Amino acid sequence: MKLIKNIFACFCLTFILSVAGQAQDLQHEGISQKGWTAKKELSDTLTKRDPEFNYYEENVPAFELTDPLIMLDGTEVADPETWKLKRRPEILELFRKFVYGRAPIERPEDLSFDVFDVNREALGGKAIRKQVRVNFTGKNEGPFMDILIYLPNHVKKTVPLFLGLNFQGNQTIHSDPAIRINTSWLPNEKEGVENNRSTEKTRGVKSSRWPVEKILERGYGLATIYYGDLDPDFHDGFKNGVHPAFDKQDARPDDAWGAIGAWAWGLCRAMDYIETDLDIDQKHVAIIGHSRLGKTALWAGARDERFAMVISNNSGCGGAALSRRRFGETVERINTVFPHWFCDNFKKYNGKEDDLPVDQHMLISLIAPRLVYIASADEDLWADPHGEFLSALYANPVYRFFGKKGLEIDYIPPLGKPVQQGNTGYHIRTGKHNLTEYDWQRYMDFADKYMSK
Ligand code: GTR
Repeated sequence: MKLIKNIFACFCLTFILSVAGQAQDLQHEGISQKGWTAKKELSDTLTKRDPEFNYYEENVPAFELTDPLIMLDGTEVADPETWKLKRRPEILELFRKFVYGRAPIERPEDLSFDVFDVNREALGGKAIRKQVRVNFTGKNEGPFMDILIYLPNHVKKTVPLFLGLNFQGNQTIHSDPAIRINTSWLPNEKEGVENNRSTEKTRGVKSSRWPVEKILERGYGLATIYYGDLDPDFHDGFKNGVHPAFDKQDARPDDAWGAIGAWAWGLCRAMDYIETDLDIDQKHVAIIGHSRLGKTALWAGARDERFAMVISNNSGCGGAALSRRRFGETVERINTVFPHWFCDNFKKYNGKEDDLPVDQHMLISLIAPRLVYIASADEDLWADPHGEFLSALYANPVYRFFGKKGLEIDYIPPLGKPVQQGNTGYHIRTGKHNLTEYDWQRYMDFADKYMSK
């Protein structure tokens, strides 16, 4: 198997990419001199706080990455047909088997959509609001998820849409009193939550992450779902959410779907609904997610080619960041603190990142040649901004293979200077682990260029 050799230890990086049989030599001039670098004081502070994790670029070990264009049997992918029919399914299967697990079902036979609210004069006339209950089994007691949709009003054509899971319930993204209050489980520590259920006090508490009016003004729609409708985010042995409705065996195999698998599956079922909605341009649906939901958006976008664009906001370990860099959060840490997120096979790679049959650049390559945007924040070293950028960069050969340009810079860009080239976008902004209006505006700039309205 051909490998990409990637050496960071000396701050000087050389790697060889094989593009359609042609070896291309890319010399990097050193990530410490160009583009963004982490502030040393921040690395020092974080190291003092958690000395067992690495926050220094010079301590990233040397590692090798698999070339996404070389098949498991060692042959090179010669044409797009081979990518589509053989290599893409092969990589997808590796992620199913070793990382996110396998969903036992795709679209259930009894999947149904109840559009329980349509208001064509919502938000003071600016929006069409819809709320849809998606029932997965046809049983009254569920499981089900509620999709909240806002579309720009008085638009003649179908509109492109951003679709993303939210952390605290649909009613938290906007103060619109008509949003149905979520009834699924939530942690009591969240604002306005009592006895693990949302109260009226939760309305609009997360609106800073969801600039609804700004999204509508730019001609996009927004659809969102509370991720806990699909699987409440705590480890209960998969007894709640969608898992028990579809798991066939009592004993869960090592590649059974975890929580991220269930959340991503829910986004695909939301797409099943979107395909029936005549107000939405189903060819231009972008999925977006922050943090654990960024990992989820990437996995959903990798497995379901109906999504035209995939956005990872500060997704970090198990998302866009390369696991082999072991910078910030590690495979062992994530599997220990969140044992329900990934499949059990992933735990076998705790502390053994070099043995993983995939790394996260291969996840990005599954999105190719569709649009992908990865974003980091300079204070979010836990999520490894460099590692997030590099997985986009190392997926570029697959984009080029499809005739797309790929990123034209081979080092992480400076702070606040987005690069949006060849179906790939990346930025690093100032600030903390968060989804901000700055991030949204950049995603919409990118969508403006490539997702025709
Ligand atoms: C952290 C976790 C990250 C990230 C984050 C989040 O505790 O270590 O991987 O997912 O949670 O989702 O907010």
